Amino acid sequence: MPDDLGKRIYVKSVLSYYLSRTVQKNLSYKKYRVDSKLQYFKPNFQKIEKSFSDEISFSLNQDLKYIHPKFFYDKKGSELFEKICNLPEYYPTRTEISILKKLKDELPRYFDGSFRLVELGSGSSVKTRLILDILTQNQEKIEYFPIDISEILTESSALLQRDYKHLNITGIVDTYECGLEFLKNYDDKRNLIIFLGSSFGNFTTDEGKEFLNKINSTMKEDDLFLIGLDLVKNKMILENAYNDSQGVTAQFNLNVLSRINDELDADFNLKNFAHYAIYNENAQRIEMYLKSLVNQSVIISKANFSLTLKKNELIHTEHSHKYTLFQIHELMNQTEFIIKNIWLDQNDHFALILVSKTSKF
Ligand code: AVJ
Repeated sequence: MPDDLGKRIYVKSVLSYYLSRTVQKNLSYKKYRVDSKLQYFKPNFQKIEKSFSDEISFSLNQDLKYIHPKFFYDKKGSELFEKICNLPEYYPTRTEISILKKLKDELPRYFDGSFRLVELGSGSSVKTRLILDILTQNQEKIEYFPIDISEILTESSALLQRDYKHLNITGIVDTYECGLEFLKNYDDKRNLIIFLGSSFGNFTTDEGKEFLNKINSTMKEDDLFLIGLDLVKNKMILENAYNDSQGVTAQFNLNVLSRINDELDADFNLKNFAHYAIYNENAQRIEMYLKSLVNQSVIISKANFSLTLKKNELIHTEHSHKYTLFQIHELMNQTEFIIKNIWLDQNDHFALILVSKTSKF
């Protein structure tokens, strides 16, 4: 599973907000014990979410049509994303890994005592393992808490536990925000929260700030937060990363239409659409679209919805924001984080930022 926002479900209804706020947190989650080293928590109340069908018919019924990027990640989409991460043009994954490899000696300087690893997304195991390796230098027992809305935990956990003998895994099956809120009331252990892969780039500026404020409010004074962000760079490098020569990103983008065909009984003809990705220099983001190549109409049966598209009309599918170091400082200031350190690769293409709530540590 990629460490992205794709599988997150936005819980926006008033009722679920009310529930997550007022029901005593640790009572509202049910514990499932798989074995002595693997357990997970799941909310035991029904969260009220908009269905895939409701969200799609809403977002395709706007003047500027869009499909939320979280819908990219069905089984096929997740496989395609893994492939993207290994493409020669797609620098973020390998660059972030190269930085993580350099942190072996430096990151432990910020740990006095033991830390539990909390990952937002149940991550690419390569990156998770690099952090686990760092933690095992200083502590024998390690706790790993992945927070992810999807439940596929057992398989990846078995692989991790085969290699890390003293690893206890506790999954939290929920949105990042609710999972962190649960953790806040769980115990007093110190947490190293990680949010890698520049998944943060999918947020708009306002959403991003709101998210960081939320993380800040659920952190304890001596918790640490490590976030990976993609940096502003040469336009060609950026556009090539999202327009790879093998066309995998195009497949990934178009796959969301196949998903709608399969799950909502729609008749999108993929040949009538093209992948389109450009870097918007003013907004500092890659913008990804599906472009309609003809005048066409599409029926989405299960959503009871008929869609008309003009030739060259765009369906927006993703924003991937890029940041300058100055903006990163600003963003952290505004959300009351203190930057402990920023690590870059040799080309200044990607940044890993370690922050805390106060200057105590
Ligand atoms: C998973 C959001 C970080 O924005 O680079 C890759 C997704 N989309 N290629 C990114 C993506 C097209 C990726 N994130």
